[in-house]
Amino acid sequence: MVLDAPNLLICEKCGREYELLSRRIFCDCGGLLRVELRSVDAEVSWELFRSRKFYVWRYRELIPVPKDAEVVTLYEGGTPLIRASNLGRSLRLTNLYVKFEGANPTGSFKDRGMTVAITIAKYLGVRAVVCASTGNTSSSMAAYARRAGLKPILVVPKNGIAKGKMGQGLLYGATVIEVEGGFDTAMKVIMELANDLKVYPLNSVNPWRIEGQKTVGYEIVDELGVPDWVVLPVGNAGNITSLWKGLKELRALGLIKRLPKVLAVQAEGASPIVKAFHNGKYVPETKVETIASAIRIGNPVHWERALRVLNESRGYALSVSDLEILNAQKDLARLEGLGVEPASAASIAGVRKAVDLGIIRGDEVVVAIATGHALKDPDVMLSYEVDRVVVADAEAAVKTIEKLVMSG
Ligand code: AN7
Repeated sequence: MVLDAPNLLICEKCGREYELLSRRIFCDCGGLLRVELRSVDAEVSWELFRSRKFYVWRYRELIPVPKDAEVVTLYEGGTPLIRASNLGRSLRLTNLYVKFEGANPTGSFKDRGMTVAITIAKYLGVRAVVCASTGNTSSSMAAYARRAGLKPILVVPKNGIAKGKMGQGLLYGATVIEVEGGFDTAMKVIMELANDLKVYPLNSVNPWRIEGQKTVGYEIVDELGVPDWVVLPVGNAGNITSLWKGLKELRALGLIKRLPKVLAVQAEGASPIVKAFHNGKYVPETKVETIASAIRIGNPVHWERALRVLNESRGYALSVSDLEILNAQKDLARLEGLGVEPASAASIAGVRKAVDLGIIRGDEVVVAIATGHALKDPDVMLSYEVDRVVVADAEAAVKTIEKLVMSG
């Protein structure tokens, strides 16, 4: 890695370069911009990183925000990496780990990207920020915007986001615009606004979001070393793009020697990337449906980047049914005590399928990223009606418990 060239924004389509803090989201050619890390301030080392608190900004030399920027943080990242031996046994895996991103301040991995992007938004002096979202980006953006004193405007699919997520938007007092036509229509609104100077778009098309989200990969290898597989649910494909960018940077800096394989999991009813991986041709989907509303996305912005990651990592892509997602959600909760939202359970369902297909071997080290907290989607949890007994009074309750305990 070159260590003394200026950091900049680079277009992934035509290669044009822009000044790092140009406030641009897209290149003039329409291509997506990437933050290109060409200089790293200090002699970075694991020792230096590990001398600091475990959160996103532990790796601040690798997140090129200006030195005089005031960091807007809620102490995101530093999420638990949990060994899942019981679940692993049921999947015939000896080394299964879950990276529990639900432990972030607003309950999803989106907080990693938001701390960085809102820090930049504030630095650039914008007043209002906007995003299209299936619910987690919007919750996160609303929280970080408030912390920074910026106005949050959320564009979400009408009746398309889980209750917990809608509740967060309302709690933070964001302006919520509900559009017909799902996430892909909401995303079109953002594309229209990309060059409006009065409002700054904070979807993952914003290159700074990627700079924060890449730290999930840093944390995994920081704690565990490089696993054989990283598994994640894919919607708009910002997360898979970020993970890979981060890991490649670590390798370029000599901080890791090899890269993991990446398994991308989509829901059957919204799986354009999986289909493109297998058919060699990308076709956006117009009608998408899945219980995992977070990944109900038919035309992912980063589809090309996702396919590149799968190719470069010699990874794999597969889709899982809603039933498989719900079973995985219950398995994770009941075998490990971990509550994740349906989209996140997709990665566990994907691991099961990949083992069955012989793609993942039983002795490989697997890290499944659980992207969001179960509390995000109370309706799905409440659909699991098990052992609910309504009794008239305390005495009846005691009797019921005694009977239960007697019967083992
Ligand atoms: C729990 O909040 O797209 O592939 O607008 O909330 O980076 O899109 C959420 C996506 C996985 C997919 N798991 O990540 C949004 C949004 C959860 C998510 C994904 C999302 P990407």
